[in-house]
Parts: sequence; structure tokens; C-alpha cells
Amino acid sequence: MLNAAAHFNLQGQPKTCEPYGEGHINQTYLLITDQEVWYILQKINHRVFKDVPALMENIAGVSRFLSAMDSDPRRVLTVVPTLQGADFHQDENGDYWRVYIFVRDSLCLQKQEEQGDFKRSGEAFGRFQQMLENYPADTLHATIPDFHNTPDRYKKLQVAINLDSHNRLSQVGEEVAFALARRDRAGKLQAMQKEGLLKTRVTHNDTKLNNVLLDINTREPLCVIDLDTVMPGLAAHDFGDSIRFGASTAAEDEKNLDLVQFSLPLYREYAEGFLSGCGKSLNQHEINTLPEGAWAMTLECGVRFLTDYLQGDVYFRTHREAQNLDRCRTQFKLVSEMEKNWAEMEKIISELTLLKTK
Ligand code: ADP
Ligand code: GN1
Ligand code: MG
Repeated sequence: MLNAAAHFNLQGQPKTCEPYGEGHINQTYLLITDQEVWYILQKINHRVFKDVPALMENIAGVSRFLSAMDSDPRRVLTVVPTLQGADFHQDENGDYWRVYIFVRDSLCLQKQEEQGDFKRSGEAFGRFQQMLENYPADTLHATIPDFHNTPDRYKKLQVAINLDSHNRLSQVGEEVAFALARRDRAGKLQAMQKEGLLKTRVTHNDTKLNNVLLDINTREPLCVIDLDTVMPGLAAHDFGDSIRFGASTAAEDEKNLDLVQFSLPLYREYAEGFLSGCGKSLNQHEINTLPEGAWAMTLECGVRFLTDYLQGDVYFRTHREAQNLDRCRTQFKLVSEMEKNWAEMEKIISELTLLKTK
């Protein structure tokens, strides 16, 4: 890794460079230097992101746009250029590397630790989306085409079922039945988008709690990270993806499903934060479909984990056997709990919107 780091315009001498964080996609290292400024070095997963130059063009464009609105380097992700002034380095093996300034004195949470953490992450993602309202969306590349196109995710699941390349289908009959029973409803948001009811915005598309950094002392939201999937998308998807990860009482890969519950109080907190971060930018259809976004993103993610399990775990990094199946099961458990709590989920959003307009 230090070989790769040597190509970047760093302040100080690297002291250590160790694996860091809990992302499922890229390989991330914390690069500690002998100076104040430390760095995040990442090997970009180019099996997932097929066009890395296009991806880095998106990230550089968005982070420069944001830093023109807020110049504090702890509040906007900063891309560090190579010695030649490029935004990434490609090594002799064809691997791609990039460097960000490490946001010091920050927290990256896997779940809410203190009351208000999740709400504050909602504010950060809402504000992120609002700040990008005037970003020229047509200049963004689709880094993963059809990323949150749920009907398309179903097509991919069907292909994996038909192929059953790892002979795992017989173990997942229940999960497949659960997914297929919800296939029709899963396309609702895409249909509304096509009808023009839902606005296509510049969205983050991977709004997990661990993709936002909080200040270690004040716990204020600092910086939205992991901009790989910033693309045109729906507000309900950004809202929903946060809920599926952060409003669960257990980890995404918890084996004991009795521990996995959908928490309405956490859902409410996040919604409060997200709506305040978005300001007045959402239209009524977008607001009304926030619960649907939570349901659809949770279902979609479960479908993606199931597909990957059937395909032999080729997409999401796994550390143990059947981890993707466990991840799928937690998502489907959350989906059924959301269905049971549907009226309450809708009520919370209308109550919060009424409060806001008062
Ligand atoms: P992945 O796409 O694999 O999730 P991320 O870009 O989210 O990769 O990075 C993985 C982890 O590295 C994050 O969850 C966070 O802990 C840490 N991280 C990434 N960028 C920064 C940064 N600029 N400052 C501090 N920590 C960071
Ligand atoms: C991946 O990159 P990371 O770990 O923040 C994935 C998300 C999934 C998530 C599930 C580019 O997010 O879409 O929701 O895992 N990112 C990509 O935890 O596929
Ligand atoms: Mg991440």
C-alpha cells in the first residue's frame, strides 16, 4: 500500500498504513503520517465500479461543488491529488487507488450509541441532498447502472435462481418465496418516477449510518463520505436506505433473528433529522413515499444479498460462511415488521410534516 501512497501529494512521511473501517466494497486503509494530516487510502473495487475514471470524476466534481459552499475540510470529503495532479492512481496491476483527507476526531458508527446520533446522521444526509439540489445532474455518470432500480434487482435475482450456480437454491426456498411475493409492489417508486410524480435528484444512494462522520466531542454531523454512488436518484431511496440499516435493533448480519426488530422510535428520529436537513425541497409525493422508500430499500437490499449468496458471494465482502444469507434474513425480517407497523410509519411522517409547516 505504501507504494501506492507514494504517488500522492501527501504532507509528511507515512508512518503506518493499516486496514480500516467496515465497508463492504472497497479496501480501505488508514495512513498515519508524522504530521497533523492523516489520510484514508483506498483500493477501489473495480469489479463493482467498472469505470473508475468516471467514478472519480463524479466524486471530484461533487466534493468541489460542496466545498465551494462549505470550505471546512472536516465537513466535506477532500480528494487528495497524485503528484501529477490526477484524482486517482492506477498501479502496474491495473488496480486503482485514491486518497482522502482523514477526518480526525470523528466517529463512524455502526449503530446509534447515544440518543440523537441517528437523527443527526439524517440531518447530514438530508442537507447533503439539499446542497446538491442545483448540481448539474446530467454531468454525473451512472457508476452502477440501475443501482436502485428494484425491478431490475428482481430480474437479477431471477437469473441467479435459474442458474443456481452454487447449488444453494434448496437452502433458500423461504427467502425466495418471501421476495417473489413482494415483486409487484417493489416497482411502485420507479413507476411514480416515470410518471413524473417523484423528482429525480442528485442523491447519495448508500446512506448507511457508517457513511457519515460525527464530531467525537459534540456528536454534530460533520461529513458525508462514500460518494461512490452519488447519482441521480430518489429522496425516498436515501431516506429508506438509512432506515433499513439504522432503525434495526441489531447488526445487518445478525444470526439470531429474535434480536432483529424494526424500531419505530429510531425511524421517527431519523425522519425528523432527514426532513429538517432537506428543508423545503421535497414535494408532497416525495414526503408521502418516504415509508415506501424504507420498505423498498430494505427489500431490495435483502434481494441483493440473496442474489449474491446464490451467486457464491461475489459482490459483498464476507468474513464467514452464509454471511450474505444472514444479511438477507435480517432485511426480510425488517420488511415484515415494517408491514406490520405500516400505519404507524405513515402517521409519523404526516405528524412530522404537520409540525414542520406549523
Ligand atoms: P466502502 O465503500 O467500502 O464502504 P467507505 O468510503 O465507506 O468505503 O470507507 C470505509 C470506512 O472508512 C468508512 O466507513 C469510515 O469508517 C472510513 N472512512 C472513509 N473515509 C473517511 C474519511 N475521509 N475520514 C475518516 N474515515 C473515513
Ligand atoms: C454496500 O459500500 P458500503 O459498505 O457502504 C453497498 C450498499 C449496500 C450496503 C449493505 C456500492 O455499502 O449498496 O446497501 O453495502 N454499496 C455498493 O450494507 O453496492
Ligand atoms: Mg461505506
